[in-house]
Amino acid sequence: HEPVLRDSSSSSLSVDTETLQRQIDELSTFSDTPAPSVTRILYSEKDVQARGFVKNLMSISGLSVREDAVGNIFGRWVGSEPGLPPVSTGSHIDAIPYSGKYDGVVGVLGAIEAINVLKRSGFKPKRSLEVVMFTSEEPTRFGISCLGSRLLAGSKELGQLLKRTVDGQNISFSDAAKFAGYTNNEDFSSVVLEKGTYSAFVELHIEQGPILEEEAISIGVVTAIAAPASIKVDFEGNGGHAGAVLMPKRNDAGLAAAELALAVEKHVLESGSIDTVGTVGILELHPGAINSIPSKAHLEIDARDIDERRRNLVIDKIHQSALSISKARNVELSEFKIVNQDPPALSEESITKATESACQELNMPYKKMISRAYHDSLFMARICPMGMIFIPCYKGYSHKPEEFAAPQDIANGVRVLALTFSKLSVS
Ligand code: HGY
Ligand code: MN
Ligand code: MN
Ligand code: MN
Repeated sequence: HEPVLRDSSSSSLSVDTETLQRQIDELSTFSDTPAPSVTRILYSEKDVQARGFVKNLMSISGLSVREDAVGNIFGRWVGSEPGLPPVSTGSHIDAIPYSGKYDGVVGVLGAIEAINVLKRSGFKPKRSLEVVMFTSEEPTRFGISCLGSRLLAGSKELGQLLKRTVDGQNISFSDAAKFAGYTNNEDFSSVVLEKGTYSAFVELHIEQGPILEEEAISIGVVTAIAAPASIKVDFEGNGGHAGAVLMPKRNDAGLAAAELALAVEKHVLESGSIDTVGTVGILELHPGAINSIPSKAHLEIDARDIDERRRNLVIDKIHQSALSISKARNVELSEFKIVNQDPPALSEESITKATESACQELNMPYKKMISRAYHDSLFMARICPMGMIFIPCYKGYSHKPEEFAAPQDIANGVRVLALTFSKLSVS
């Protein structure tokens, strides 16, 4: 990859850091919870406002903007050879409850700024460059992670599933989408992108881990994305009066769920690898009254590993535990549903190489690493060569209001993305 810009020194790649920071701050105000937290749920009013904000920035950057049936948003800078498969980048702007303002956002606003950087440098793309804002990467509203990129990558079963999916308030996916202005009474096959639609996909994202900051390294070149899975479990018992029902007479659904949560931890710790993680992030008791024995317990389990087989072994053990707890406590296991059990994804060497040479040209220290968080890149890897660029974030914090990335680190990421982009566009 020889330098493709007239002068690829960082001087010609000038990032408008203040404006970008202002945009990140403004986008964070579209939130259902008070600053410094951000909550922005798929197709909510705040999400709709945020979408308008992003589409406006895309048009200001001279991109041609289109949206698909579920609200994936595409901003394209048409290149000199528009018939060639474009190079794409992108990320998400939805935010889980009480999270931060950088997760996903850096890869959308930063990608638009990378386009601006290239325009300011006089670069002319051969392959068109496309910024994608995926409609919803977080599983918050409908329990489906990477909903937009899963559909783009051709998940037919998801298209079917969405037609009968409702959220926690019993609002159907299509009604929620209609509220946000996306009419789709189809099976979403119009959303699917054929393999080869793009020549490459590169996502800029905060590391959501402490390594780059601890080792004072500017850029992470991601080589693989860990394999995520999520499980929904319901236990049911007879419930009853907390004072009147004696202990031997109880089949407490809440205790069954508590025991399963501890079993998740046990099976994960016994996996034999530090790379296996398991979390019970949702645990709801019904009726949720201090003096009523829980008659229902709902828990959701997130299990991941960079090794798919090891992760699947843990899932099997969790299932076994759920069955034995249900028997031992005479509680019904009314649901044990694996919502998703995805394979890991490997980055494409041609992209990691382009990113490494961009870092070298920009004199930026970088480190190859895996991503323990999942991203839309995990699914884009199914339809085109994928790569990811990480920037450091404060103490690795993410999915909480203390999430922070320094403007200089963001600018470094944007510069590397711009230079990587330019190399891939002329290749
Ligand atoms: O959970 C994840 O890995 C992603 O940040 N949503
Ligand atoms: Mn996230
Ligand atoms: Mn993210
Ligand atoms: Mn009473």
